[in-house]
Parts: sequence; C-alpha cells; structure tokens
Amino acid sequence: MNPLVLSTWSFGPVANAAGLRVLHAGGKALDAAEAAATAVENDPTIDSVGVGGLPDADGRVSLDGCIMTDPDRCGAVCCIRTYANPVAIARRVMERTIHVTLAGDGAEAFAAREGFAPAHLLTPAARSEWEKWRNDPRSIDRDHYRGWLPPVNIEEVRTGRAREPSHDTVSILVRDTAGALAGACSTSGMAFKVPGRVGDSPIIGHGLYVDQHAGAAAATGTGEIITGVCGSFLAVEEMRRGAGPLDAVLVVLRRIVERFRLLPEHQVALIAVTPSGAWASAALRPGFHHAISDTHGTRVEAAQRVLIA
Ligand code: SD4
Repeated sequence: MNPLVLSTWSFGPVANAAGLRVLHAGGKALDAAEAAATAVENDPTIDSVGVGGLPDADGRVSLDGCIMTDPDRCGAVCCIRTYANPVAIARRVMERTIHVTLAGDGAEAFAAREGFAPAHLLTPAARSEWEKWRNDPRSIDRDHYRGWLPPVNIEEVRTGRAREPSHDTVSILVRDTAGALAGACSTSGMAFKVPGRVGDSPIIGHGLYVDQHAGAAAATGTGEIITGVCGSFLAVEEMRRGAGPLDAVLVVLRRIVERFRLLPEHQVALIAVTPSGAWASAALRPGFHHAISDTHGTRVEAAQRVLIA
C-alpha cells in the first residue's frame, strides 16, 4: 500500500519529510506521526509550534499536543512550559499511564520522570514579537481578554502579503504501508493568549480524532470554535456514516458558519483521511495550505474548498 502523509500549513513539508523517512524505513503510522510533529516542534523558525512558539500574555510559552490511533489509543498534554516535544510526551502518556490527558505541572513532572530533557522555548525572535505586542496599545482589549494583535487585514492575507494570525498548529495525518492510520497535533496555541488557556489542539475529538474503522481528521485555526463543534470527531463520524473526506470536513465548516458569529480573524481548516487513503482539506477562509506527500511526491497546496471566499 502506498503511504500518505497529510499535514497543515505551508511548513507541512518539514513534518512530511520526517514522517516519510520513518515510513520508508518500514516504520508505522504512529511513529511517523510522532516524528513529523517532533520535526516541526524542534524548528525554532516556526513561531506557532514547539521551540520558537509565540508566548502567552505573560510572555511564557506553553505547548499543547496529542497523538492518536484509535478511541482506546490516545494521549495528550496541555500547558507544557519547559519541554519542546508535547507530542512525544503525549505518546508516553498513552503508552505508560492509564490516563489520556495530563496538564501543567503534573505533565511536566511526568515528562521529567520519563527522561525528557528540559528546553528553553522562548526564542529571542518570539520574545521580541511579544514585546511589540505588549507595547502596542492597539494590541489587546485587556478588559475583554480578546488577546489579539491589531486587526487582521484579510485582503493582505488573501494575497499573500501578510500571514494569518498565528493559526499555525501542525496537525498531521498518516496512513502507512499496512493501511494503518495515525494522527498528531502540536501547537503553542493562540499567540498572547490568557495564561492557562487551552485550545482544541490537545483535546481528543477537537483538534484530532482517529478511528481505524472510520478515518482520521485534524483541525487548525481558532480553537474555541473548533471545540464548540467537536470538529475532528464530527468529521470522522461523517466518514463513518459514509461521507467522503471532503464532504465530511465541509459538514464541520458549515456547522461553524451556522452556529458562530464569525469575526474576520476567525479561521478554521480541517484535513481528513479515510481508511482507504482518500483525503481532503478545506477551510473557512482563504489562506490555508496543506502539505500532501503521496505517490506523486510532496506538494504544498491551497485547501481544496474554501467556504467563505
Ligand atoms: C489553538 N487551534 O490553540 C490552535 C491554534 C491553531 O493553527 O490551530 N493554530 O486554538
């Protein structure tokens, strides 16, 4: 069977290359998903995942991540402040504990016991972005904890002159040569978030859901919105009922459009893979790219469908 790696955003090739290396060496989808996430987490130039991620409102980086192959095989960690690789720690939670999710100090103590090496996550570049944000009076509506940068110019994002506002979680779906599925999701979360905030990414069913019998789906974008519709779970359940992967993710995006009063800075994108290897990507708004590696090589492409043009 031909392997497949599908990941979010234009840094996806970093993830896919690491995942493919594992698959070509005969590794399983789970190992490939972990390797793919780890490669992005360790790249300090990517400011939304792992080392180099933008910090919270207090200037402290906190990472979230999860990994999954089936309803009874998943692990997650939230609010990791001193380790670079939440997905690898999440895998240990899955494999070495009876739990699914560890958060904060407990997750860090677990990582220490498991022998993970502490890392300094705040890079000078990320610190300087945070300082700019702190010092820009337009940056934050402190009374309402909106915690966001000056208004997004969607036209500039659309034409590629500006990047999307830190909607850059790496979500990875893998199908290996045996046809097994796995997924991983890793993020530093919303930039300059309220300290303690956890988005969709490490929550099973929200940022990621995998079921060998139904398919795999993963999300990126405004976590509060994805959580509100259990985005990845909903997409997988649609595939279980027979929908193709594109129709499945469109059901999620349409539900969001129906049920939320969307602001210009809200973006959500989903990727999905079926057990037979069909895949899809779609986004609420223009600007989202996925990276796909299959028999035709690796390509970074715009979402197959955009709901709000
Ligand atoms: C979050 N969903 O923490 C993440 C952020 C994100 O692409 O996906 N960015 O809300």
